[in-house]
Amino acid sequence: MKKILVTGSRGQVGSDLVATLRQQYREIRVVESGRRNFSDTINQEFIYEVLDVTDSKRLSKIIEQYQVDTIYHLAGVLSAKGEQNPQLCWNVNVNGLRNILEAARSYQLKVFCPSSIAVFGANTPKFQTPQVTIESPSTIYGITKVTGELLCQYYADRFGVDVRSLRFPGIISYKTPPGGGTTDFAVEIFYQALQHGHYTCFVRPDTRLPMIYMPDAIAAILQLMEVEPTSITVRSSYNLAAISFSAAELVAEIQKYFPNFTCDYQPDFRQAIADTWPAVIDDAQARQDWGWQHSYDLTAIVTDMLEHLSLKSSEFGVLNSEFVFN
Ligand code: VAH
Repeated sequence: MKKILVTGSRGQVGSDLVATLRQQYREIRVVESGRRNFSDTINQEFIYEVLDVTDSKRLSKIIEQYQVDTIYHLAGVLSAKGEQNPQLCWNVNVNGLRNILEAARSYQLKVFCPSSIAVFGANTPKFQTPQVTIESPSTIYGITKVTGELLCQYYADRFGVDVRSLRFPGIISYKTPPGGGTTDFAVEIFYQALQHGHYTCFVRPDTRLPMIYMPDAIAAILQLMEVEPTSITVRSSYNLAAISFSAAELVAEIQKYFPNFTCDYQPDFRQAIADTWPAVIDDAQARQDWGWQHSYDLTAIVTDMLEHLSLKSSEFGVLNSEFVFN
């Protein structure tokens, strides 16, 4: 019976991925893992192991104990948090990934690991950013992602490791709160709209970034992991995007539901990060190689986010009575 290990299983992507894997692959036992323990992981029907991915011995023990044959490696430090602790960001994102790739080499595992459009920098073409182009990121997060892509390519070429990767844009989801990324504004705004009817955005209104809704991101991961190896022509990481929008366009879309919703803009250190990233990504290679196709546009994302967050409002505080989604 195939067993899947998910690192960073309680993070933004990990939480949604584990739920989907459990639905889609009933016969599989999904082994969740993360740096911290959680109250709900004791005596549950699911498996959760405490795992710091920089601990290669602990990683090997879990792989052998559960006879893991596939790893979805989602443990990592995002861009904004990385700038506040570059040493931690390097250690987790690079040494952690190296441990995963070494384990994949030793145990013949199949691996998914996320990269990011953060591999691109100020010198990269901003519109229709190609699959192969100038990278030169200026954040430690982007530097760890470029390094990670080079490691993935090397392990695939040198050792035949079946590692697959996607350069994610900003990911929008409602299951977990924002996790320290520069694109967090596109998630925080929904919580603030429902609670206070107002949001103070940390990037300028004209800041346009590539984004994807979580259901599309999860679909892309599973589609890439299920495609025949012969269809994969990129082992560093595939450009992936769905839509691009500016902060102001997101505000306007929310105001279609809540006309009195207001937003002011107070750019902080994350503006400088966002300014180095592309505005629109060319993901033609992913669409050509394995049929990638996104489903959610901005209207669908805003509708789905407001619907789901309204339903879970008890978890994050009283809703502003005027902003009740129905
Ligand atoms: C971040 N959400 O903001 C991540 C992502 C492209 C952005 O890598 O750090």
